[in-house]
This record gives sequence, C-alpha cells and structure tokens, in this order.
Amino acid sequence: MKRVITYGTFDLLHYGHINLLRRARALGDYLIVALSTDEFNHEQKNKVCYFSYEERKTLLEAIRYVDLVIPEENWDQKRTDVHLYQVDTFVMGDDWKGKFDFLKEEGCEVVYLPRTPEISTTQIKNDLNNRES
Ligand code: C2G
Repeated sequence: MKRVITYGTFDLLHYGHINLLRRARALGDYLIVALSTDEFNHEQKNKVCYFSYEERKTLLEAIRYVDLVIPEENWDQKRTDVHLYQVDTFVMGDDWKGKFDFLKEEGCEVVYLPRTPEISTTQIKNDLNNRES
C-alpha cells in the first residue's frame, strides 16, 4: 500500500484544497493529512483560523480522499512523521517548491503539485467584504 502525506491549515476549506487532496490521494492508496493545530497556527504560522482544529479535522475527515488526519504541531515533525507513518510520498502545493526536498534523504518521494491559482482564503474574505460594502 502506497502511503501519501500532506500538511496544512485548510481554513477556510475550499476547492483549491480539495484539488490538492484529490491529486495527492491519486499518487497512492492512503492519504494522511497533517493538520496544523490552533497553537501551531497562532504561535508559528501567524495564521488566525476561522474554524478550530477539531472543526477543521471534522471537515477533512469527511473528504473521500482523506484516510487519516493527524496534528501538525511544529515545522520539524516531518522527518519523524515519514518514518512513523511509513510514508512513501510527501506532497505539497508548489508554493512550497523546494522547501521539503530534504525528505528525499529519508527515502521519501517529494512531489509539489500546482496550486489552484484563482482561489485562496484571503480572496474569499476580500470578496465577502466587498459584497457587504
Ligand atoms: N493549496 C492549493 N491551492 C490553493 C490553496 C492551497 O493547492 N488555491 C494547497 C497548498 O499549496 C497546500 C494545501 O493546499 O499544499 C494547504 O494549504 P494551506 O492550508 O494554506 O497550507 P499552509 O498554511 O501553506 O501549510 O508544514 C507545511 C504547512 O503546514 C503548510
């Protein structure tokens, strides 16, 4: 069984994330999503989430492409994760291109997939604000 892992905050969840998860899952048989915790987002990613970790986890677990959701608590757990979860392929959107190539040293394939260009949480928030004004 080929095991794939990807990481992220996934807030607000949108079709760009779904496009990523669908393609990541298609690279193997089992997809693990390491979901950034509220503490990690707040303290190290400087992201303020609309949905809590538990709410974002519930959303991700409802997606057909996702087999397991685990917490992402820091930037440095990836090396451990790929061994702990026997990961064959690490996947991220290409906004991260090159940033995780070190995982190849752990025997893990590293794949960067093109982002869905026209959608982002910032875009959603801006559009909603503009509609209200
Ligand atoms: N993504 C995408 N297209 C978009 C928006 C996001 O393909 N329009 C991808 C990102 O490239 C990423 C994933 O969806 O691979 C999750 O996006 P974020 O939640 O923004 O992830 P990020 O905050 O960059 O967290 O340790 C890695 C970090 O946790 C990644």
